[in-house]
Amino acid sequence: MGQPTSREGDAPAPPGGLPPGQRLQRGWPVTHYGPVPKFRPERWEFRVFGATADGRSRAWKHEEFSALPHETVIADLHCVTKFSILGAEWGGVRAATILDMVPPAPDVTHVMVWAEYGYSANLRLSDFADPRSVLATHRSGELLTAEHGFPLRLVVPRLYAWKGPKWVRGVEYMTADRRGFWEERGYHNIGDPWREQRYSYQEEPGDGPEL
Ligand SMILES: Nc1nc2c(c(=O)[nH]1)N[C@H]1C(S)=C(S)[C@@H](COP(=O)(O)O)O[C@H]1N2
Ligand SMILES: [Mo]
Repeated sequence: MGQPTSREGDAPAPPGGLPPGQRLQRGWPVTHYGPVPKFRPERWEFRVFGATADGRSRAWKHEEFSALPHETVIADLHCVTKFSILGAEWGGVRAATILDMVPPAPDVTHVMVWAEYGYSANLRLSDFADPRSVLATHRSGELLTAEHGFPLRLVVPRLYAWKGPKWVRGVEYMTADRRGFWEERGYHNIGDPWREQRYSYQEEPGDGPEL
């Protein structure tokens, strides 16, 4: 597998520790909107679609996805409701590995990560491509539980945790930015915890598409 590609617009890695306004959370609470979906292995697939380099989409059944290169990443989780979990160990497939396997077209700037029930989160390609962004199947060596996103969730430690959908089903490559579920409902389009980009009213020109 190739090195995680360095892409234009990559910001320097944020420092570890607690971002401003966050407090340390013990344990691992469950936070999400709506019901926990049932996993149906025969119907499940992970799809990469949209502006791929060759114009074709790609899909993996659960068994096939489980055979992809598995890596371990230490990554924090910062919920916009102000709790943070530090130093969690995630196992899964790096987002950068997906980008290597299904290269985006040269004009792709953003991705939309899609989950069950239509939950979605938009990310800049550079945030998705970060070497610590991981499509996680495991935490601390154990399979994720249903309420924490089994069989697959995205973890993007450089952004607030709503940018990491649980129950991920696909990634759409986009040549322009579009708002995801929470980004349409009052949360910041970029969502950098180190800059406390919590709410859409804090957005500055260029941070996102008009609401
Ligand atoms: N599909 C989906 N994923 C989601 C959410 C959601 O509502 N639906 N909430 C996000 C938010 S706001 C947080 S803080 C984390 C919480 O993950 P956890 O329940 O495993 O702690 O999941 C994120 N992923
Ligand atoms: Mo959250």
